[in-house]
Amino acid sequence: SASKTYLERSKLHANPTAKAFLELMERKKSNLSVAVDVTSKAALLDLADKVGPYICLLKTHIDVVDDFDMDLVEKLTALAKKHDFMIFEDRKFADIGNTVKLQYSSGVYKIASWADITNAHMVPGEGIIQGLREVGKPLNRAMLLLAEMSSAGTLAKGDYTEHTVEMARKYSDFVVGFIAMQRYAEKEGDNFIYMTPGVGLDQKSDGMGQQWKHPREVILDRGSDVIIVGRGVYGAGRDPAAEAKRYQEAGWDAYLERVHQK
Ligand code: UP6
Repeated sequence: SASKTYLERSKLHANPTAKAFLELMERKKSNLSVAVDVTSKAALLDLADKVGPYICLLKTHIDVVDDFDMDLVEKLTALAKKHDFMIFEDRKFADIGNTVKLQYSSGVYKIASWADITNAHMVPGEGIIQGLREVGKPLNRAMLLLAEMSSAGTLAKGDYTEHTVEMARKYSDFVVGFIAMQRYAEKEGDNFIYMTPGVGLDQKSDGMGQQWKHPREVILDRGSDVIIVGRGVYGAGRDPAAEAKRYQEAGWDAYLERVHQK
């Protein structure tokens, strides 16, 4: 489905969040997700408002915000409406089904109540999907599995990645895609959304294992659907709105090139 448009793929999707997300991407001409890894409520809201016009998806790590409260979530949700983007809490769940069910629904963050999309590692086995699905499915949420990672030395590869893809197929009403470094060989009926972190136009690495690739490589050569950009947009000395626009254009140009090449 790499040669299909996001809109064509939205029509084929049964999961309401995935369907709406693919439609939103086409409407907004954006395959950019910005990772807003800042530690204060004010900084997070300011950044979300600045990059909002250019993104399809705001990716949060809600547990790094020092002064988190439910008012933050209300304001983020209002910004999502104002600018027409969705919210992805990059929680990377990694426990047994019963525990992740509680972590997803309850506690301080109540992730399921506000995040359109979340994600999980397959380390525990398929129970992790069953637990998250029990909470998320009735709320029409969607999740991604981490099939690969962007960091140097990652253990998510080979058989682990293949098994992850099989599990996504088994629960494709709720698992709508992957965090991955490339698109995988597709089987009849697959319509997964691929999101790739580790994207940057100006630098190659951060000295802590992160490896950044060019948006064009990610979307055109590797066939991913969404670029996830953090420090490339909000890093020291950068103008977040200008950078978000730059990444939006780079990502969208690569997508247009991909769907027009048959
Ligand atoms: N992320 C990765 N690599 C992965 C999975 N997730 O970098 O394999 C997340 C990080 C961060 C963002 O947790 O929020 O994507 C990347 O940010 P950066 O562009 O500033 O490196």
